[in-house]
Order: sequence, then structure tokens, then C-alpha cells
Amino acid sequence: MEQETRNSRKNFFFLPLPFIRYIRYTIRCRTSFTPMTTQETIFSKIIRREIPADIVYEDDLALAFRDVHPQAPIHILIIPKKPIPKLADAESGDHALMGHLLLTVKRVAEQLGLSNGYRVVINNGNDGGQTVDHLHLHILGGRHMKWPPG
Ligand code: TR5
Repeated sequence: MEQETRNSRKNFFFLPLPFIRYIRYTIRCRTSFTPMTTQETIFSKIIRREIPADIVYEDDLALAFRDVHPQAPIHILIIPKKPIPKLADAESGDHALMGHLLLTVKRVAEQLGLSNGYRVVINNGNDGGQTVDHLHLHILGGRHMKWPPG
């Protein structure tokens, strides 16, 4: 019995290095909000507080901060902490998260006193005018919005 335990310990130490690295990589990807395969964006850096932003709301799943080039007196971006590049990349497993983002819009709009209304915009992909590849919802408020948008 003792001999068997000693042998299995010995075998563990002889696992090939690439295999050990693969296991470590998999564990890191599964326990991190930012999988190694996901494209890094300015918004992931804001989430990790590596770049400053004027944050107005945060919870476990979402972050809201002021847009650096506001297009209205109040212009907020709401992003999921999970790095989904764009709306078209959301999957059925993101169902609850998508609902959470919309309810966060409502919550932040109330918090900022947008009782007279506001506009919510999601730009998706090139033709949608998306410039940052991390899903975000714009809240625009504090002035009367025109229609159609450009
Ligand atoms: O055009 P889409 O829909 O992709 O919106 C991206 C938005 O991110 C734009 O309205 C930008 O003004 C905004 N943006 C870009 C940066 C940035 C930001 N908002 C807050 N803080 C920012 N930092 C620190 N860096 C940016 N590059």
C-alpha cells in the first residue's frame, strides 16, 4: 500500500511539463473574468481599474461609467464585466446577464435623475458604428433626442 502511494506520487512528478502548463492555463481561464483568448479592450482595463473612469454604478456583473466624449448632458456606458465583444456574440447562457444590463440601465437612469426620459443605444459591429469591442449600452439623457439617428 505504502509502495503504491509512493509510486503514484512519483508518477505525478513525471507529468510532462506541457501537460502541467495546459492544466494551469485551463484553471486560469475558468476562474478569470478575462479569458486569455478574449481580445483586450480599454473597457477591460477600466473594469480592472488599470485606467481611470468616472464610475457611477457597479455590481458583480456590470459597471457603469461616464462616456469620455459625451454626446448629451448625461452620457453613461453600461458594460458587462464578462467580456462579450458585441451584442451579436451574446449566447443563450447570457440570458440573465442581458436582462440584468437592461435593469441596470433603468437603475442608473433613476439614480441620475433622468425622470423626463432618455435614450438607450447599442451599436453592434462595423455598420452599427461600434468602436470598442466590448458590449456596452449607451444611456443618453438631459436633452431632447432627435430621430432618426445618423
Ligand atoms: O462607438 P461605440 O458604441 O463603440 O461607443 C464607444 C464609446 O466609448 C464612445 O462613445 C467613446 O466616447 C467611449 N469611450 C472610449 C474611451 C473611453 C470611453 N468612455 C470612457 N472612458 C474611455 N477611455 C478611458 N478610453 C477610451 N478610448
